Amino acid sequence: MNSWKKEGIVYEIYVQSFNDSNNDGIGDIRGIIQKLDYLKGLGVNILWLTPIFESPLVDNGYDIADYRKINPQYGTMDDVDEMIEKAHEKGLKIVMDLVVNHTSDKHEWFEKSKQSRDNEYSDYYIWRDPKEDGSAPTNHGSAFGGSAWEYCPERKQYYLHLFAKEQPDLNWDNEQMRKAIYDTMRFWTEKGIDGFRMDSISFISKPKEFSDAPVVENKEYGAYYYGISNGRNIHKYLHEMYEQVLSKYDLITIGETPHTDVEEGEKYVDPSREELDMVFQFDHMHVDYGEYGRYSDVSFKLSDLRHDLDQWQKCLSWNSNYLGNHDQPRIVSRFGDDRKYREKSAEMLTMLIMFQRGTPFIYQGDEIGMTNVDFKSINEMRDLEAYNTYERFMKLGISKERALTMVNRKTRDNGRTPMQWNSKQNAGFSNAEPWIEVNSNYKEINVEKDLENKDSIYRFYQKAINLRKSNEILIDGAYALIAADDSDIIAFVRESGNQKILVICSFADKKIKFNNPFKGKGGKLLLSNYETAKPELNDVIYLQPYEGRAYIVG
Ligand code: TEU
Ligand code: CA
Repeated sequence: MNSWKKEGIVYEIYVQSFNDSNNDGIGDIRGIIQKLDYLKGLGVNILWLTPIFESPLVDNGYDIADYRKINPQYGTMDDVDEMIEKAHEKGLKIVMDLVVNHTSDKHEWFEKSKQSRDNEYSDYYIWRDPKEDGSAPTNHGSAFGGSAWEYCPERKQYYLHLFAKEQPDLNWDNEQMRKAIYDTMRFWTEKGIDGFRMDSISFISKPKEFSDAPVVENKEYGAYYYGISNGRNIHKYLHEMYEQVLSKYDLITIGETPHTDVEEGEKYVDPSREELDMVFQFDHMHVDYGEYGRYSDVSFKLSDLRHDLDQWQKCLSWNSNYLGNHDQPRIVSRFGDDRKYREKSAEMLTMLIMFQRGTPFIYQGDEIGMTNVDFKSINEMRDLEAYNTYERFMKLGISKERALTMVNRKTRDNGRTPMQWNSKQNAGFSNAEPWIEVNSNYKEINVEKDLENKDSIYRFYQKAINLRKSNEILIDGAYALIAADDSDIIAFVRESGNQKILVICSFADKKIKFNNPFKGKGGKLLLSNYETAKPELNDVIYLQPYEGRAYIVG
C-alpha cells in the first residue's frame, strides 16, 4: 500500500449535516468548501463524503438514481469540481461513497428492468418467481424491517432489496452491469477523486439459489445477509474491479463489510490478492446488541470490545480503525461518558482510534465530543430504520417507554444531527430550520468554543493526529495486546526495530492502578489527556478516570 494511504487520517463528512452554505437547512458542497481550512487545521488529510448523487433520499442518498449527477440540494457538478480542486490545493484527498450493492428504484436501470423479463436491463437486478402460493421466494427480512422481497406486478416476480424496498439489489453476475459500474468509477476517477468507500460491498455477490434463513427468537424474518454476505463470487468481482479500474490509478479503497469474520476480512485486504486496501469490520459494533438485535438497552462489556478489536488487529494485514460513523450512535455516549467525563473520555477514545494499527477514521463532530440526542418522541427522528424498528417493537407488545429508550440509544439519527459550529442560531449550521433538529447541547459543545480553548477535545485530537502522522512506529509498527484480562483497560504495544510505544486507555470512571509490563525499563510520556501524568514511566501507573496515555519505552 502506498505511504499516503498508511499515513492518511480520514474524516467522514455526512454532507447534509455538515455545513449549509445557502441557508435551505441542508448541508451542501459549498458548505464543505467553506470549511476546508477548518479540516486542514485539524490535521486530517483524507475526506470521505457520504453520497451526493441524484437520489430521492429514501435512505439519505444511499439510494442513488444517477451515479453521474449531483443531487441539486447539495449543489452542482461545478461545485464538486471546485471542491476537488481546492481540497487538492490544500493537500486534502477526496473519497466518494460508491453504493453499488443496490440503486434507487428511480434509477433508469430499474425502471427499465421492472418493465419486462426480456429487455436489455431485465437481468440487472435480482428477480425471482413467487412461491406456488404467490408468497415471497424466501423468508429473508430486509435490514430496515419487513420482507427483503417486493412484488412487481409488471413482471409477476419479486425483486430483492436487502435495505429499503426503494433500494433494489443489483445483479453482479450480469457482466454488462458490472462494466457500467466500472465506467462510473472511471468517470469519477478521471474527475480527480482519490478513492472509494464501498457501501455494503460484502453483499454484492448473491447466491444462484436462495434458501430460507433460520428464524431466531423475536424475529419475524430470517437474517437479511443469510447466504448472501461474502457470496460465491465476491472476491472474483473485486479482483476484476481491481484489474479493470483500481490498478490503473492511485486510489484508496475501503470496503464496508458487515457480517464478515477475520478470515474472510483478510481476503479483501491481503495485498497479493489485489482487491481492496482495507475494510470496515463490524464485530465491535455488535458488542451492545440485545434480545432484539441492534436496537437494545444493553451496555457493552469492555472485555468484548477489547477482544473484537484485538482479533482484527492481530489477523489483518491492515485495518480501518473506527468506533462510529453516520450509521452509529455517538462514540462518547456509547463507549465513553457523555456527562461528567465527556471531554476526558472523548480524548481517550481518539487515542484508541489513532494509535492502533491501521488507518484512523474520524466521524464529523467527534473531534468536539458531540453526543447522542435525547429524542423526546419518535417523530423527532428522521431515519426510516428508527421508524420501522419502533413499529416492530409496538407489534411485539413492548412498552412505548422501553421501545423509545432502545431506539433512542441506537438510532442512526444520533450521529446525523447538524455539526455544532458555534452557539448562535442552529449552532451556526444554517440560518434556516435544519432538516433534522440541532442537538440542544450546542451552546456548550461547539467548534468555536473548542478552538478558543487550548485544552479542548479538538486541540487534543490535533495532538494525537500529529503524533500519528509523524511517528513511524504508530503508522506501521507491529501491534500486540497487553493486560488482556484487565477489567478497565485496553492497552497495547506498538513496536518497530528496538523501539516501543505503550498505549493505555482507561474506561473506568474512577482512579485505577496499572502495572507497567516493562518494569525497570523506563520511558518517556508521549501523550496523556491529563496534565497530572508524569513525564517518566514508573513501574506502577495510576490513571485518572478515562485517562489515555502513551509512552515511548526503553
Ligand atoms: O450500511 C450498511 C449496513 O449494513 C449497516 O451499517 C446498516 O446501516 C445497519 O445494518 C443498519 O442498522 C450502509 C450505509 O452506511 C448505510 O447508511 C445505508 O443505509 C446502507 O448501507 C444501505 O445503503
Ligand atoms: Ca444548503
